[in-house]
Amino acid sequence: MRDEYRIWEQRQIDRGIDVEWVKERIKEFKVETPSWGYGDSGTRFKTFKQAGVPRNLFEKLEDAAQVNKYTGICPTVAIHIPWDKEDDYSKVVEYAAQLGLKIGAVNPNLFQDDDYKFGSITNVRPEVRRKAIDHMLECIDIAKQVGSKIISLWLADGTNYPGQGDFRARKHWIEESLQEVYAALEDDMRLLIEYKCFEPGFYHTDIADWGMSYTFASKLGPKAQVLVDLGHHLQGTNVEHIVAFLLDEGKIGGFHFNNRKYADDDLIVGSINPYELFLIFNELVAASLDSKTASTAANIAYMIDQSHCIEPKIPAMIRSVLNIQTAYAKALLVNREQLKAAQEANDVMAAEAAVREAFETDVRPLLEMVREEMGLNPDPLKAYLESGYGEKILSRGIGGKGWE
Ligand code: AOS
Ligand code: ZN
Ligand code: ZN
Repeated sequence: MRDEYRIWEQRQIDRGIDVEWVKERIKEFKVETPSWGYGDSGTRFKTFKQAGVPRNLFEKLEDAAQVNKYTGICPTVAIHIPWDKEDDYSKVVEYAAQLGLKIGAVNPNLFQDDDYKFGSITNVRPEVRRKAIDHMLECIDIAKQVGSKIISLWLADGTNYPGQGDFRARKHWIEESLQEVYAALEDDMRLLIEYKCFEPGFYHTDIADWGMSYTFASKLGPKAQVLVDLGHHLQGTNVEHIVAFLLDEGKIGGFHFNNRKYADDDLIVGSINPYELFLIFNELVAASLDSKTASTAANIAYMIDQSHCIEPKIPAMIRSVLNIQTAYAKALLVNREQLKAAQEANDVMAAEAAVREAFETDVRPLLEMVREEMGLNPDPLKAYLESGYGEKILSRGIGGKGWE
């Protein structure tokens, strides 16, 4: 492996790449995994129950610790309330710490209560809006107890038919509600606002695109930012352009990584469109090198939002993390000077080549070396599969936690 790596390294040095810098950046990079990604989930047609699925938050943390153990870059876990509701969060924090983990973003749930049939904070009934606001305030309180700094908000609110709702009234109710939530945030906390152009509403969703998230976040203030979920755009949307735009505005706060083919398919990150993933990281790396955008780029919460319907949960999560790391590593290999020179010369072919060349680079020798230096097995997925953990947890039986 070392010989292979040396040849690889020399080739990159010859291309003008600072390989030591690349390795350092890869070692610093972290990805958060979601508690719900370890539980049972399905489509609207069927949830196939898998044996060994965690029965509670503590077991979800145990599984997340495995992902961190083999990848070395997943020390935080996002939680969803009420799915992960507990009486004593100090026990959660303590157990997470024993496993080498911390609790990450707290996700309110404004979509599974019967009262939310016609909307949560966009509901015409003030008492339902109150209930939804109180739930978000409860999540802030939980975040304080678990030491989390991020409230990650996705609204399922929308309508199914023209005329069903008053767009502008609903917009005002969102503004009003989020102002109250924003006011309860501590100084170092952030509210990340996710957008989605469809589903579960089939006619409209109240926060349909990045512009709407951006508008709400801007009106609220600096502690509110946009969250980009890769599954939430119309087909063909240039997501990397959105990312670059929001980076420049200082308004991107986080990602929900997953991949999609047709809709919000929640597939393994990078499994369908690895080039898009790479191009997103290309913008993130570029912004991290620009003094105007560096602090925004440094404060992005990289989170996975996946629900595995047929895949074994832990291997699917490890694969996702590795695909993200691969895309990031490739983006670090773009020769920025070459790219800039090509852009300034209007050399279309050379500019495209500068980006593509990095994407086409095989980063496996690099990542294997980095893992070895981090004290990890160079092949995390294989190491996990051979560890016997997957077999051990089968004793949990069938019927673990799902989206409830
Ligand atoms: C829904 O489509 C969103 O991606 C949310 O982030 C959601 O809260 C998450 O998928 C867990 O339900
Ligand atoms: Zn999401
Ligand atoms: Zn989604």
